[in-house]
Parts: sequence; structure tokens; C-alpha cells
Amino acid sequence: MGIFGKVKGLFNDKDKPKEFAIDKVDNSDSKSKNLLSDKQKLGEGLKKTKKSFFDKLAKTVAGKSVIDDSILDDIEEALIASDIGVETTLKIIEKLESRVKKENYLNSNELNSFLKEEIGTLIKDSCQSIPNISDPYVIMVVGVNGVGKTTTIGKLANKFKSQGKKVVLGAADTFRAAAVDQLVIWAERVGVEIVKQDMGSDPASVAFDTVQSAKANGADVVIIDTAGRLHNNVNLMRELGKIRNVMGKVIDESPHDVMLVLDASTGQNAIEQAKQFTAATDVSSIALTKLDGTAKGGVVIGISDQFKIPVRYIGVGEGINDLQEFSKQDFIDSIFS
Ligand SMILES: Nc1nc2c(ncn2[C@@H]2O[C@H](COP(=O)(O)OP(=O)(O)O)[C@@H](O)[C@H]2O)c(=O)[nH]1
Ligand SMILES: [Mg+2]
Repeated sequence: MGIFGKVKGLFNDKDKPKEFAIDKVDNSDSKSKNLLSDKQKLGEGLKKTKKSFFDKLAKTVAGKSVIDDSILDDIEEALIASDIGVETTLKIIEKLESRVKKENYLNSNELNSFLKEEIGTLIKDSCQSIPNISDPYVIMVVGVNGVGKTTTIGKLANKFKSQGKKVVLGAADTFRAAAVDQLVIWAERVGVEIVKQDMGSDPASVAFDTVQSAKANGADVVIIDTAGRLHNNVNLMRELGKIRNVMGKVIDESPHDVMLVLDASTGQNAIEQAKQFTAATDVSSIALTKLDGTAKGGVVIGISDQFKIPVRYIGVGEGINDLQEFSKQDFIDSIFS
């Protein structure tokens, strides 16, 4: 049932809404979490997002018979509060306005499918498959501390390995000893090679060694971890630029993918970080972590729309298998189911 399914003729005077109910959150499922399919897991993770997003909208429109300016304002506020982001919200509201002008009112189902369709056009489709190239495919992972870079690298390494690919990790977050150790643990856990140097060594030098060793050993995929310091854009740009350049010396065109990791649970901060990183370097994909249990999953929509960079992976937990290839359709279905 659609989100507004229980509100009959929401914007139709003759048929005033009598009740509004959103699907109840069911908490009785944690014991069977491991048995859940990817889609079910996504649905679980997005429950809070769905509830906050649509509860707010529902409250806004409940009992209203026409869409007037004040309701549009309220819908705008509800969308912004759902972490979709201001720019993207304004886009949606503009389209809604012109639609309402044309048709005078929308009923509940129409508003429902309007939003579903609009959100569908705002999210970019994403392709996760790695192209077949003779050199190792190099993924450089960037993002601020704590967003889940190293964890995502571990999960990704596992995913690629299970596809039969030979993976090499590069511990270029040399800023903290713990960061190198953490990646070593992941490499052992997954059973893949890792290239590292001592803490404090030059990250570009680690990246260089990693790509060189991967090439010499016929690896399929290289994943480079980087430090998450964000002093300022100039430093960031310089450091990331240096790492990129040295890798490009070993393999033309590398890094093939610069993956920005963002923590969905930080909402607007994630959008702010995307602004800073895209200003500092070319970012080609996004991994959005911690979508499990956050109410801020709407941030997927804003990020995808504003930065025109595909969300390629989503993190839905801390476990090794809790990384999903992002599917726009599954995401929309989960939110609007
Ligand atoms: N719930 C949840 N926690 C995550 C996810 N990804 C990472 N984490 C946790 O976030 C914390 C920071 O992760 P880490 O990989 O060290 O971040 P880094 O500093 O960017 O490398 C760790 O406790 C991870 O277990 C996710 O998708 N969901
Ligand atoms: Mg790390």
C-alpha cells in the first residue's frame, strides 16, 4: 500500500480524510536478521527513514482538502527535515507546484506516485561491475574519519574475492597506527594481500608500492585506503592529488574509481562533505554507509541529485556481508512500499 493509501481523496473536498496510518514498525525480527535477503535488509535499514520521511509528510497533509501555498510550504519543510537537502527539495516543490496548478488538486494516490516518480528521476542509476581491463582496476577510497572507509574496503574486498577476483589493499592511511592495523585485520579476515609501511610514512609512497605490487602480481583489483583528515581544501587537494599522480605513473588512467565514503546518519553533514571532496578532487562514485537504523536515509536522494555522482554501494551494518550494491529501484520500492 502506498504511503498515503489510507488517506482517501486527500485533496478532494468531497472525500475528507478520516484516518491516516503509516505501516507500523515491526521490531520483532532481529533474531532472523542473518536470514534476510538483501532487499529485506535494505527495507529493515530504511524503516526509520521511511517513518520519519512519511510521518512528517502525512502530518502535513492530513485533513487538508486542497494544496494551497501553506501546504506547499509544509511539504517543503517536511522534505527538508527528511534530509533530502534544500536544493533537491526546492526542485521537487517547484514541480509539484506546476502540477497542482495544472490539475487544481491531487488526491492522495496521485501525490504518492508523483513523489515516487520525481524521486526516481532524481536518483542516478549506478553500475557496479568492474570493467575488464588488462591492468588491475584501482579504487581509491576517500572520506573523513569515522565514516566507514576501512570497513567498506574490507567488505568490498570480500565481495570482489567471492567473485573470484584477486584483490590487493593499500594502507595509505598512515596517519594513525590503528588505521593500518585495522586494515591488516580486514585483509586477514577476508584473505587478501595488503601493502603497508610504517605509521607516518608518505601515503603516496604506500599507494605507489601497492599499485606496483598489484600489477607485478597480476591482481584484478586494488583498493587504497586514505586518511580522513580534512584540514582545509588546499591540503586535501594536494594530498589526494599526490596519491593519484603516483598511481597514474604505474597504471595509466588509474585510479579508475575515486570512491567517496559518506555516513548517511550524519545527514546534512554528509552533503557538506560531498561538497568539500568534490571541490578538492574528482569523485566518481559514492558509498553511503550506516543506512541501517538511521532516519536520514533521504540523504541518498539529495546526494544523488546534487552531485550527479552515482551512489554505488550502501552499508547496512558492520558485518562483512553488510554492503549492498545500490539499486535505485530497490531503494525507491523500500521507501514507498
Ligand atoms: N552500523 C554501521 N556501522 C558501520 C557501517 N560502516 C562502518 N561502520 C562502523 O563505523 C565505524 C567507523 O568505521 P571505519 O571503517 O573505521 O571508518 P574510517 O575512519 O572512515 O575508516 C566502525 O565502528 C564501523 O564498524 C555501516 O554500514 N553500518
Ligand atoms: Mg579507516
